[in-house]
Amino acid sequence: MGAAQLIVTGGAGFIGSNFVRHVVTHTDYSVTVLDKLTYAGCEENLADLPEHRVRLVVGDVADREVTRTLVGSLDPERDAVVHFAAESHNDNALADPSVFVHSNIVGTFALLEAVREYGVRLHHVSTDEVYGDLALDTEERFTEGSAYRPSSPYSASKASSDLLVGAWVRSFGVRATISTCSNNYGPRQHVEKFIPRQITNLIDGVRPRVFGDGAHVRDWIHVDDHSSAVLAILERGRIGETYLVGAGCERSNREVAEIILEVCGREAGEIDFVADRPGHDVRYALDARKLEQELGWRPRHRDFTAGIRETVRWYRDNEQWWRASKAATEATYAKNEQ
Ligand code: NAD
Ligand code: TDX
Repeated sequence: MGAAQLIVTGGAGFIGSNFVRHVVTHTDYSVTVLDKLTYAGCEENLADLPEHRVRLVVGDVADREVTRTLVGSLDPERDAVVHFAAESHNDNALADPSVFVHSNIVGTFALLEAVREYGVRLHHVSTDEVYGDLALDTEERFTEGSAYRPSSPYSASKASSDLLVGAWVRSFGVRATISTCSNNYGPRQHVEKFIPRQITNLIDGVRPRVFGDGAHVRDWIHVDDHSSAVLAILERGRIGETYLVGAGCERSNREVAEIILEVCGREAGEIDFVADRPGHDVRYALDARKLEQELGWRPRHRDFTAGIRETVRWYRDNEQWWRASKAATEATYAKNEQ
């Protein structure tokens, strides 16, 4: 009998590929990545991993036949599915929400039907954005009891997928858990996202572009810490439960831009404030004590500036990884800003 198997959907993307790397390093699982290789998926993210541990199947999670065949090949006694695949960028959802409904909602539905048919354990990866946003002038943080109040097309699609998972647990006895994580940063994040966009702008001699007045707050976590949390929940989480994942690192976007500028040896004031994102969520902050107390999870990356320094180094050292998408991304931003 070989090692237990994991299917990791979206495993060629930023967080999914980090999770596959984490699994290869810290466990004996063999991994099948199911990924559509959209503009955000990159085969190169998995290229250095051992072939006998990781294989890539290119396909759409919303394709019932593909999903059913893969899930049907698992042993429900010991194998599992970890579901990262999604359209993940808010600005894209504002420009064209349809693919978010397809991949995030219909895709999760297809997977749920497959794990229901074969009785396979599922972990569903979601976001703190499903709880809406918080005011700047409070200490309030999201908890597992917070109401679902998604405010954007992206977060509404993720909230919808979470609600489907909850219903499949209760109505059909599907063995699933959910994690809602805060904003991730680290290597291999697409240059459309805030931190890599500003780092690669600076490498190109362009000033950071901050939406609105830069007062919006995000709660940052290093992607390695998200991966260790997902593995802990997959292996030791209680079925039917949601766990919030965060590292307690609230920063305004302006502060983050200033840290990136400092790390790059530039002046703090060199920021361009540009048109705000429509409906822009004001603040995210979350309380991860349930995950810490129940499963003993702790974030390892606690020094945010050190994490940014390491991330800047990765983008400097891996220009061939992002160069081709940079021009396309900036062309899209320029079009949306008009
Ligand atoms: P990403 O955009 O970098 O990667 C998404 C991956 O999913 C890509 O490889 C893409 O090709 C694949 N994919 C998209 N649609 C697919 C489909 N229909 N079928 C199969 N594969 C498909 O995203 P990410 O930042 O790595 O996010 C991964 C997951 O984590 C998402 O579910 C996202 O909602 C969630 N999440 C992200 C963050 C964050 O800060 N980035 C925070 C919390 C939760
Ligand atoms: O150029 C920019 N300037 C700017 O000020 C970009 C790209 C973003 N921003 C702001 C918008 C947000 O307040 O920075 C903040 C972070 O933006 P994003 O990186 O687009 O992330 P966000 O919208 O917060 O969503 C992220 O966290 C939750 C991920 O993209 C989601 O996938 C995840 O679910």
